[in-house]
Amino acid sequence: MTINGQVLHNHDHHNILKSGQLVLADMGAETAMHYAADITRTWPVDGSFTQQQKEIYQIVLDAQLAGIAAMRPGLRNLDAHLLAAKVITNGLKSLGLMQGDTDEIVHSGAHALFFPHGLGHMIGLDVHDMEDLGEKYTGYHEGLERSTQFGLKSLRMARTLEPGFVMTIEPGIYFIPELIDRWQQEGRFTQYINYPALAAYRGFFRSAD
Ligand SMILES: [Mn+2]
Repeated sequence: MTINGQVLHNHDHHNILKSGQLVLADMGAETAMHYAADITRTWPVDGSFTQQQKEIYQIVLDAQLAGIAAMRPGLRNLDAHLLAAKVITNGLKSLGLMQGDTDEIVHSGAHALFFPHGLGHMIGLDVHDMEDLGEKYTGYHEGLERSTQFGLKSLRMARTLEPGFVMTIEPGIYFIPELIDRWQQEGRFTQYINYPALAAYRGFFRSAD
């Protein structure tokens, strides 16, 4: 659990929860049969969200529900990921944090400043099923190579869904100060990202996933 959810897979810091913060739990379980799963949830320490927290949480929830609704055999998980990325982009546009054509933004990878990881992965006999064999073999195949684009390269599984697969759908929105500063200094995607507006969100982190 962490109060710095923008840091992925944080460990034990014994922080005291303070009013106004969000707390994130990325947790899992394993059965005696070794089947494992994980889930991440974010709560407001105060028991209710501020308006700003609520707005971001809702966008992540919308992306998650869109991903769940899209799941069906025959769908490439890559396309589920891109769908969630578009929902997140549209939400951030509605808050004035991004601007431009949604398809162009997602194609460019600019949204990955806020959603820097993949939509999800298979679960099974490992929390990232078959991870040790290599995602190259389990999540990708010939003709569907892993992207090198920031964000998309972290998608653990892009391949087509088949009956019997069990997937996680875990989008997120992050405002990572170090990454925002670096991209801003490098002038990355200034046509799509409203950097000045991000000042009010710095350190604010991922929501429902
Ligand atoms: Mn996961």
